[in-house]
Amino acid sequence: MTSPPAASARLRITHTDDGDALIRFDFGSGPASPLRIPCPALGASGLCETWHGGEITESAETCGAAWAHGEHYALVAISVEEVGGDVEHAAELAYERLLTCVRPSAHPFLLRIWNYFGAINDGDGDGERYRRFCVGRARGVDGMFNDPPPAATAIGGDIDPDGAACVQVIALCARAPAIALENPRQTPAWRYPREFGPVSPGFSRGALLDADTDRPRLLASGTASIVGHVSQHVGNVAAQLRESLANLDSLLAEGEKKCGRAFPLVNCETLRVYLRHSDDLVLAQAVIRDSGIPAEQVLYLRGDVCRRELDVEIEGVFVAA
Ligand code: 3EB
Repeated sequence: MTSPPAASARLRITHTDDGDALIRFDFGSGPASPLRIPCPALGASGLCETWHGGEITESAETCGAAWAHGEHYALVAISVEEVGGDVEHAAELAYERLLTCVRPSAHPFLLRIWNYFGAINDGDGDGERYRRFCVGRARGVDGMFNDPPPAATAIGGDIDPDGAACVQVIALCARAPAIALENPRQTPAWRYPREFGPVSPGFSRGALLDADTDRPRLLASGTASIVGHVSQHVGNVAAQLRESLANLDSLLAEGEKKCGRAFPLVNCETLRVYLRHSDDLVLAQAVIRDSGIPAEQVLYLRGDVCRRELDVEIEGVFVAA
């Protein structure tokens, strides 16, 4: 006998501020907190993204950290202030602290990480802040982290003129590992050539969760207009978004190969579209409308892609049909 899907789902995402949340992402303005994403929502305001993980047995927020523990999943969010603009050191500390919290816990596996910090494209060559973040992340992690790395997003957020610059790391952790996914259309990020920085970024293209249940979920990492390792359609945001959707399609097909269940676009539970230029909102909405992804699941956020020549990135969660 199979139980009803909603009851058996270990994870569920809504866009309302309801109930016992494992993670409640907040895209509004207001005082900094570990779960406030520095990417303002475009179009509709007051939107949130709430990840439910069943009953929460413990949760707290203090001193730039937040955590919540459920049965299968846990959240750990850590913000570290950049001292003198040293994003590399802040990233190293954030990851060291993250692993210190997570590894000895009941949820030692990192499935999905979101990284946010300001001015991501400032600096040139290997001095670019994103590349320095990658160096710090690589230094802060343990041997298990990249074997395989979690699904991830790294986006540049708005700078709070009254607040301290922080590297924000938010992690979905679990009792059991996920199935890490790569995208056949894209070079694995951990194999990017030297021209993209001194250290390859540590992330997988996606994570397949709960493949042992009747409700597997596929978490797509930040997905941009990159084929192989090469940025495509520079200067054309609509074409970049279509290429990102083609990458997403290919990742979803890879998920189907791994677990024998299809992940149709119409089963999108949440999609974030990060736009470098808020003016591109209407164009992006038109491309998404043609994709088959239900409009009510989509959040448009202002954020900077870590490759300066790209203007849009998407990420999302898909439930198996
Ligand atoms: C890319 O495909 C785009 O450094 O954690 C996407 C997702 C990107 C995660 C990260 C970077 C990261 O290379 C950038």
